[in-house]
Amino acid sequence: TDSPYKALEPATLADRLGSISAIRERTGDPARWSVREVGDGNLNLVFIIDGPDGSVIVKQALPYVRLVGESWPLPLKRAFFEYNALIRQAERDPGSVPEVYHFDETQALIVMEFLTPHVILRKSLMEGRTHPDLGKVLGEFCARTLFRGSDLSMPTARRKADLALFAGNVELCDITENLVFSDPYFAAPLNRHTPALDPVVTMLRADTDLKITAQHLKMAFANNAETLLHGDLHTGSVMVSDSQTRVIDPEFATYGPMGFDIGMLIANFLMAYFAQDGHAEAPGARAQYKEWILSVVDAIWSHFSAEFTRLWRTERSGILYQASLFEDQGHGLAAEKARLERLAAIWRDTLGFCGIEMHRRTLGLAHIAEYDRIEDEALRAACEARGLMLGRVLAVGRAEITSMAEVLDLARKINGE
Ligand code: SR1
Ligand code: MG
Repeated sequence: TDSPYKALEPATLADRLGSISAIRERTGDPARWSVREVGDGNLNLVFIIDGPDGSVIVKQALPYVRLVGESWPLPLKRAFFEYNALIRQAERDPGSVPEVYHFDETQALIVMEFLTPHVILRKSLMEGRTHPDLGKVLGEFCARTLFRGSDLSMPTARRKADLALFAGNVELCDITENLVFSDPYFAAPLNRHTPALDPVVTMLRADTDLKITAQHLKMAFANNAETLLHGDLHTGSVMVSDSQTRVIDPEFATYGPMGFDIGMLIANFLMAYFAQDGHAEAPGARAQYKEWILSVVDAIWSHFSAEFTRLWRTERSGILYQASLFEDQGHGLAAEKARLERLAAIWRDTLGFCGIEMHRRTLGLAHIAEYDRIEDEALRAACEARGLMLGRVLAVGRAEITSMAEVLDLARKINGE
């Protein structure tokens, strides 16, 4: 075609990117680069350039969904949204995301910091590794990016400009709208599930309350432009080392409800919890590790709410819940009441989105490695069925569940602990 865009290949990368000073100064002489393609995600190409002076990551969007192939075109513009989200996240929670060195909109590529010795969190959870402060870093990331991207904090003209900018991320929102909220609840063509789950799937697809709940949540995702979301915050979008946690991959960034990011994140930890019995060497072998996973879920919410509270009290400079409105009501009690009501609303959304995410990762197109890698089909179905059951309880019962302790007890009970 006439398009100036060309997908990168390891062999051509030095020729195509070697003259960019932001890359050269971090890697050294392009003639001495060694390049590997390492992408294993659903959508993009990812390369590591190793040079004599250092390494960088090059991420390039493909004009189609890598997982499915060229039959499913997907705009290159997602790299533009990812770049814009990354620079905003870096501003709102410094140190939480990889540093961006170079962005080329036409080639849909972002060159960024190579995180080492980090690995994808999902992989680490399958290996049974623990990471200090994981829940704290993730909970604070959610609080800072979600609070600071909203009308609680931003000058509203800037927020409205960002709302308009990210409103262009139509096709990636369309993926979420279909794959997360609708496809799992009918026989959509790209769905797949473990055959032994057939009876459970039939039951869920006949469950009117659940289907209505999923559509209420879809409406909130599509219409409640509360803040700039990461948009795909699962454990494959987090990189960890023994001492650091970084969030990557915000190409699904859009304005939406705060609970979407937190709920999706928590769902992926809960599924990692249910998958443990599928990988355990013997019954009960991973009991301690399972409790650690649940403690991370607990920490995500408690650090989110503590940091949200701190920001509410110290950075509430936007058009919402202005301090001046509450001044005459003594000791900020009215503002505190408003804060608690907002947190309760975010909590309800969080549980709803969490439940739906647990369904789509088992019944829709995009599954998770934790479940997929359980070879024994009956065992896999048993683990997945527990996640589906908890997902249903959380989504439909979200208004009645009032604490994370209750959620974790439900998870333990459903898992037979
Ligand atoms: C067709 S893309 C499938 C999924 O992969 C991404 O990581 C998102 O989670 C999306 O829903
Ligand atoms: Mg991704």
